[in-house]
Amino acid sequence: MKNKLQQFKQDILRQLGEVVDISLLQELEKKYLGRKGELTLLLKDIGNLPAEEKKAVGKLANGIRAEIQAKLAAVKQRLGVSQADKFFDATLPGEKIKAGHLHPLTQVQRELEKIFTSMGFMVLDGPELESDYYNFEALNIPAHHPARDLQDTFYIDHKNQRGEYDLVMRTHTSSVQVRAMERYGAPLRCAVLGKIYRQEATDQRHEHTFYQIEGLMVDKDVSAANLMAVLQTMFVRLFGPGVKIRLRPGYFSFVEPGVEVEMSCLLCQGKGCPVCKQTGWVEMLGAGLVHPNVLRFGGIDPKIYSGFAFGTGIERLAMMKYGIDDIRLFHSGDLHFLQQF
Ligand code: FA5
Repeated sequence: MKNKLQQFKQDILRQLGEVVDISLLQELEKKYLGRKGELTLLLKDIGNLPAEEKKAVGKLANGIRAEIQAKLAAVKQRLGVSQADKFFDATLPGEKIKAGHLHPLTQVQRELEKIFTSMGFMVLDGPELESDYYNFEALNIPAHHPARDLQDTFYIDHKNQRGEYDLVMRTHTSSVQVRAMERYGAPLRCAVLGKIYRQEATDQRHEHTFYQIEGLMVDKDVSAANLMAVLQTMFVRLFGPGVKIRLRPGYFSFVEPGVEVEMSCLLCQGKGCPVCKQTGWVEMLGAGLVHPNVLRFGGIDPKIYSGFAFGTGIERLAMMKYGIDDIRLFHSGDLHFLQQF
């Protein structure tokens, strides 16, 4: 048996040494090392040998097989056979690629865009680094007006000719109101979605950086009834027909009259929880009829046109929609949280 193996080895190594093309190499590989190849069959025979011979012959045979395989690899390299030419079983199941999905806030944003475009609103964008003028002045909040304190933010180290800081990270999407009026005039219907910034101590329902949607409609004879109809449509489309909302007076210097809109807390079904401060109601948005001064800043005559505007936090809407009790989860990047949507 040992002689047979040695003879065999020499034959194969010689033949491999003479190979000049790939097809011949593949034939030899199959002939000797294939499933029914000669070396494979010989190795099987070793099992029938008496125990005292089996060990030594087995060792020799394995050594020969390793030698042949090494030679085969060297010849393949010489002939330029790459891994790509190896047999590839296309029927094997592939590796599963994990697919991501849209962030819950993006999902709510897309839904809002659909709701408002279906009501004839165009979707607008605006700069996050905003001038003091569009963020405050043109919204009837002059310098040193106490209303500025309600929305303290991050000022950029840049001063105008009067030596005043004139660039801010916008504190609300209302900053796009006058920009939209200047560009499109009246009549106008637009929804602005985007990120805003505040100097804010964070808690379960407050973030320092969050998203808002602003709605603005300007036309002849626009009244609070139009505002209510649009808000009602938004809430029903987002949360279903059972949703309850209520209005109470609210102060925003760019609307007159101004309101704050609350909805019944869907986290506790109105029973009271930390998110609704045990009241059963959550403040969702500010709104009102556009102040005549703001229309004037936008180049629109308040004697001819009137309008309404509102602004709401998209995180707050998403919290109610998905039953999330801590706003900080949205920007935590925690996959355990995100994978649930
Ligand atoms: C404003 O930002 C006004 N620009 C809204 C407005 C627009 C009024 C048009 C009138 C006309 P306020 O600061 O209340 O208002 O914020 C509006 C909404 O943003 C809140 O009702 C709430 O839903 C959300 N919000 C406010 N502060 C935070 C915060 N720190 N974290 C998360 N959401 C917030």
